[in-house]
Amino acid sequence: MLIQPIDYFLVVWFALAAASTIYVAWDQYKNNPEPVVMKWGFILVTLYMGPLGLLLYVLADKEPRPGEHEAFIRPLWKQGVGSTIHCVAGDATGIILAAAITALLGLPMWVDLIVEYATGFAFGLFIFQSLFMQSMMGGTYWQNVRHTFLPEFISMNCMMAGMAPVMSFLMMGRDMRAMEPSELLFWGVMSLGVIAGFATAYPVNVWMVARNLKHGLMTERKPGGRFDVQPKSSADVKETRDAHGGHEQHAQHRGGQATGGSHDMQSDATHAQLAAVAGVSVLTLALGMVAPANWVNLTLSARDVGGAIMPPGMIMDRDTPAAAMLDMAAVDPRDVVATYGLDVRGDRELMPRDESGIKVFDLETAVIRWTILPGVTVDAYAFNGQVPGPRLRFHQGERVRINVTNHLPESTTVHWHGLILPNVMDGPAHITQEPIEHGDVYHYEFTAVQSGTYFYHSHDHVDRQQSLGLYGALIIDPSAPDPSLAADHEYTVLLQEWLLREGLTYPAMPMDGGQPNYFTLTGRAYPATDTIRLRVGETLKVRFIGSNNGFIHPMHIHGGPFQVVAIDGETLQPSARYMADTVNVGPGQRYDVIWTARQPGKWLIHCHIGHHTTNNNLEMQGGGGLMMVIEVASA
Ligand SMILES: [Cu+2]
Repeated sequence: MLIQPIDYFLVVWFALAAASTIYVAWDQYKNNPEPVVMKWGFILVTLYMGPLGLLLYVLADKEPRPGEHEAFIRPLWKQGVGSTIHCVAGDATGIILAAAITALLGLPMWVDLIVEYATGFAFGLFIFQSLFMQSMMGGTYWQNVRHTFLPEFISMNCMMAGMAPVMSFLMMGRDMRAMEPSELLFWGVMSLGVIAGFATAYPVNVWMVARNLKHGLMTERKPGGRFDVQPKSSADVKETRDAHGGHEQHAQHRGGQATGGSHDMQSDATHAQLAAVAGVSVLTLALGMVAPANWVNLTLSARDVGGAIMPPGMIMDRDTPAAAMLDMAAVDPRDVVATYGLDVRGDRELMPRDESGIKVFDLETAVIRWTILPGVTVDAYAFNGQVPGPRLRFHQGERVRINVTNHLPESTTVHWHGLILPNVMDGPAHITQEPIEHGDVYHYEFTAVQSGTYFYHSHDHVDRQQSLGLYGALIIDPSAPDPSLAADHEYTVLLQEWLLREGLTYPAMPMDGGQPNYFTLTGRAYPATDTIRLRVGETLKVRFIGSNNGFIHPMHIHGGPFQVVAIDGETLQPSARYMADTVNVGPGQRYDVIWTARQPGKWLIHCHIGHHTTNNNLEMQGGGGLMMVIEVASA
């Protein structure tokens, strides 16, 4: 639940909101001489607006000292607060209920907004205005519906004009957990929306109270009741009553009428004024509802993208489809099943078992937390809890079976890159096989007819899954080894880019918002990469594997040239082998090179793009990212 700093803020916010609401409820019933409908109005609004609701209550409504309520609530700005509270309590309750239900139903955002408006209006008009106020207004229920329709319409329009853009922009913003009612952020957006709606509805409510179109705050002292005290100044009360019809209630009660009598709300607003205000309220409503559609995709629903967190700077247009957003979204830290420190390395050789002459390997995918540097972890998609996945090594001519079980939150497949095998074992999702769904297993089986350096990787949502770590080395030893390809030592370099921001891991991609800021060489960033130890005169075979999928890395070795002996698993004829000191390792490519230790000292293997040898743009101990040291001792 708590995966972002905003979540901690929201916990505090809702704790304060709960405390504020409890205080307002207690004080309303214990100390405040006010009609029940207003008590509930303040209680609900404090629940939605938290400490701001409490602030409004204390400054505008809470009786400062016994007998002073009548005079205290008299100023027009306080009457406007009362009128707005009343509107917001009803409308916001309807809107919030509708928002939660439409999100659960998976309706598109633009439908949500219309349903929310209709529900908020209905709640405000039929329940909060017409039903709860009936005793104060007198008349029949339907007379009240008719009388309050226009003021309620104007107030609701202005409130939704403030609330709708807040909901649209924040729900369809970077952190789309805001679309899920099961997330605290959803309720945080609702609170902020109500605060914005209160602000936009307040001015028009002040005007309507001044024109006697709406009730403001009221005082109610039932004879013999708890609040039946003499007001501080009867002159004040009379004056207030004259200005604001609501106070008549008090006088009537004190005058001995047991039930609230009716009073006529005689407004001095002209038809022209009403038409102008109503017209402007409709325009602001239209602006608030429609304008966000210029920037965010309101055709999406909580079911499409709810819960996804997007990387900073990703371009999300009004026509960005849901699938594209999900592809780019952060790994949900709550999917992580295991955490591994620097003591666990990837690319560990997986030992097969023998089943009737077939070498059987078991691969399982899952979301893990993987350490790439001291104190720096990524949330990765991994085979067998390793990044890179375990090294599969077998001999040319052997038959192998690889059981792939998928525990990822999405489907996957595995492709055996560069191998000659039956089409149905090749791996592309939807093309040669149905994807392996969460919890399912697929049995890949083939005979190794080639030899050399290969690798395996996901072939379903490749852009996302391979970028998050779903790959591993696949090395096939030749049935007849060539002595000219032998070396004293061997090291396999598997390349990858990462995008790690604000504690969340996104798949790195060569696009806006997807550019990587960490780079790993066989699962670690320098200075946490391995060190290879040789003696002068010894040889080292480096197998470079372009296991990454968005960037080309010119891999360079210091201390003199190496001999390129194989490309993409194919051994070069002796006459075709060549000397070089840098090979451009593109996605999917492999280079086997043999380097000789000529001089003692520390010699680097690194990518020659400077940015790729930094960690989050920082050099540490002379570099970072795609860099490792060959430490050569004297012979
Ligand atoms: Cu590079």
